[in-house]
Formats: sequence, C-alpha cells, structure tokens
Amino acid sequence: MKINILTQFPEMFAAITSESILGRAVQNGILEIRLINIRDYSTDKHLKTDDTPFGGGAGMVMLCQPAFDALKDIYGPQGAGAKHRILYMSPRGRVLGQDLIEELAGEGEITILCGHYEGVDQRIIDAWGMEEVSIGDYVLTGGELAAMVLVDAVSRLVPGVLGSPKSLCEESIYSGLLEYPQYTKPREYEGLAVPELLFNGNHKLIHEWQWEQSLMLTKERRPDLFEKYVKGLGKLSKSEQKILDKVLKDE
Ligand code: 6GU
Repeated sequence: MKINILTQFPEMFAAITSESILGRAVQNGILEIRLINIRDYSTDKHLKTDDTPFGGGAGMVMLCQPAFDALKDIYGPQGAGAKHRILYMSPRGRVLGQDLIEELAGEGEITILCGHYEGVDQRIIDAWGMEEVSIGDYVLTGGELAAMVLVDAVSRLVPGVLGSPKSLCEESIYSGLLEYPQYTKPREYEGLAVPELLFNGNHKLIHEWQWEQSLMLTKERRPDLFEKYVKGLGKLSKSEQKILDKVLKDE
C-alpha cells in the first residue's frame, strides 16, 4: 500500500516510519510512505505556505498554491482522471473508527493532507474532493499526530505488516468485545499471583474464562458495545449460555 502525506513537518513522521512494526513494513516494501513537504512547492520568495484569513480572525490559513502544486505532482492537473481518496485531517471531519480504517486498508493508495495553524483555504478541500477526518472530540495543534494515528491503524491491516494474522481476529474490535486480562512469567511477582485456572491445561475452560472476562469488562466499561454484541450472537452452546446468563445477571 502507498500512502502520500502532505505536511509542513515531514520529520515528525520518523516516529512511525523508522520504528517497530511499521518501520519493518516500510523496510520490506510492503508499505510505501511518501512524505511530501508542502514548503518545497512554495513559489513565494520566502517559501511562505500560509497567510492571514480573509474576513479577519486569529491564526494563519494554508495557501492554495503550495498544496495545489504538491497535489498536481502526485495526480497531474486538478480534475484530470481518476484519483485516490484524499483525506484532510481536521477536527471538523468524520470521526475515525475501525469501519473507515478497514475501508482505507482496502485501497491501494491514499493521500493525506495535514493542516496546521487555523486550517487550510477551503478551495483546497473543495477542488480536490477531500474527505475530512477527525480522530476524536479534542483539538490538536496540527494534523500530523492525527495522520500518524490513521496511518498506524490502516497499516496494521495491510497483509504482511503484522506477524500473525491470528492476532487480528482475536482482538476486541473484531469480536466486538474488549480484551480479557493477559499475564506472563513469572507466575508470582511480589506476592501477586496469576489466576490458577490458566495453568490447568484445560483449553476449553481457559477460553471460557477469557470470554467471561471479556464479557464482564465490556458490560461494565462499554455497555453500548456489549448490547450490540449480545444482539448479534448466534446459537450458543450450553456452557456458553450459562456464562452469558451469569454475566447478564451480575450487577
Ligand atoms: Cl484530524 N486535527 C486536529 N488539529 N485536531 C484534531 C484532529 C485532527 N482530530 C481530533 N482533533
């Protein structure tokens, strides 16, 4: 998958492109992250990329010229031919969820514009058919961190980026439940013991315990997800039904 990122701060992206799982995917060529410095496209003698807003008000607004020219470099003249989805990171956008992440992971190539300061000239968004995306109801100083969140979440769904595909389907958002508690060695640490049940070798019992833990956590912390999950459940075995009834009864 190829991800083009238009930003005034390309160095920030080293945080995701040179480390850990995404760093390896970039090294392997599974993931291509092309960082485009908007300033490089400025035709202004001071390499200006923003200016004061028409109508007054605080802050600076990203200029059309550098952004348009950077986009033309990727796509050719504006309006020419098919293009990929172009996202503009903005707190006024559609709130990012796993649904949009999955959609984007299915694309071969996407482009992301990161705005800074007070925003960008609206004509950039309109002329290039950008989709506005927010990562939640709070305000950041710029779109870069938001873009990194999106790129990380999308990339891990690209085949080959994660080691084992099993870890994908086992996790919360896929089964619709929050994750059960995990433990590792040692069995006892500063007097704190790991639940006995995990050592009895009975994998059916262990899975049932993990499912019960997930159900309880989800019911307590995310009643919205819990309700949806229970509604979507198919036929349960006798032992599963018993566990669900117990969780439903517990206050
Ligand atoms: Cl995408 N950008 C900014 N600046 N702030 C945000 C955001 C994006 N999402 C949530 N807050």
